[in-house]
Amino acid sequence: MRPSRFTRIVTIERFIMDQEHLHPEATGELSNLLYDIALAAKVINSHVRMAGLADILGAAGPVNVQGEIVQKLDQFANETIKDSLLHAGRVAVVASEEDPEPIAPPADYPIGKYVVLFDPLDGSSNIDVNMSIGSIFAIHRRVTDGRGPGLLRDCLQPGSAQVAAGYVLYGSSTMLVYTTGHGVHGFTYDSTIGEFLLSHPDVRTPAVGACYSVNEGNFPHWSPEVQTLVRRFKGLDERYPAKTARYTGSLVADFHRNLLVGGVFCYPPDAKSPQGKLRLLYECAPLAFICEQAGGYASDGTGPILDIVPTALHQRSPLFVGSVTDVKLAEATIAGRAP
Ligand code: AHM
Ligand code: MG
Repeated sequence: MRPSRFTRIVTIERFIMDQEHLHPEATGELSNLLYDIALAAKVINSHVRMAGLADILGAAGPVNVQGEIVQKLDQFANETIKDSLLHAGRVAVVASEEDPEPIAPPADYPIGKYVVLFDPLDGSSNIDVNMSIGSIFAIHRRVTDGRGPGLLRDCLQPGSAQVAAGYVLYGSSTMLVYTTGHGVHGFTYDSTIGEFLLSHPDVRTPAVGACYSVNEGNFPHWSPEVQTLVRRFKGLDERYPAKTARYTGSLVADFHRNLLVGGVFCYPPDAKSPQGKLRLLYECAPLAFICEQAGGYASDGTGPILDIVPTALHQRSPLFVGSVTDVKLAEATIAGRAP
């Protein structure tokens, strides 16, 4: 008999539900929280896709053709995610890269047990030039007692305590990629039916990558060890094969590419930013969790990102993330040795 040409279509809702059934003790709250995030991603996606037209549509004044006030896209994404999370009764507190303090659900709204940390629209310098951008999220369980609003302490947990993490890539297609600690799964958005469909089950990243991604404009500001590392990636040290450079300036896009094809993303410390540029809680830790779940590794150059215990909400960290052999090379080189 000829094989059927029909491929089973798995929506993200269906997939999350199937995963939940693997855990009889699950209450469904985490699944619902993931749906809330997927819904926010759809709303943000629809605005990202209109971004180039926003000025035209909004040219008549501060109100666009839908009667909405025209907002900057990153502010819009931030408000959309908060709106989706803070009124559904699944979170105790959230924190956004765009807001100075953690935010609890408004009075009279139910309090949940989860904590969500997110970068609503990363790579925002790329919005106006029509390049890929993304949203990143990390989910923890609250650690403070009680049923009241969550506190800063709930947000300051090491990456190893994450129960889920993911990102949305607004690229040539829109993808949502997430892990709950049982592998990494990717879903591609089908705008014709308004659903994220399973397209990349159980993503595994190669142990050695062909690409390196770093802003080489910062070369003069790096330590000699980081300069040595990048020379090794370029193949200028004959003991190491040359890699290809790929850097868009959008972390989610660069990370996603390396996750699928193998590679290493680096944002090292430099003389201007001694802790690097990227934020531990909204960018480094969630991508570290995803990468490790796909068989990769993430380091701050001296040890695992997931082991860092944060002391401040907007704390920065150097980041070396991707194929395990390449990140180990980064650690060894920064420590002044060859692996
Ligand atoms: P943002 O959160 O303000 O968008 O900044 C984060 C972005 C990352 O997406 C990207 O990897 C990095 O900044 C690029 O920085 P640089 O321009 O210094 O290379
Ligand atoms: Mg960011």
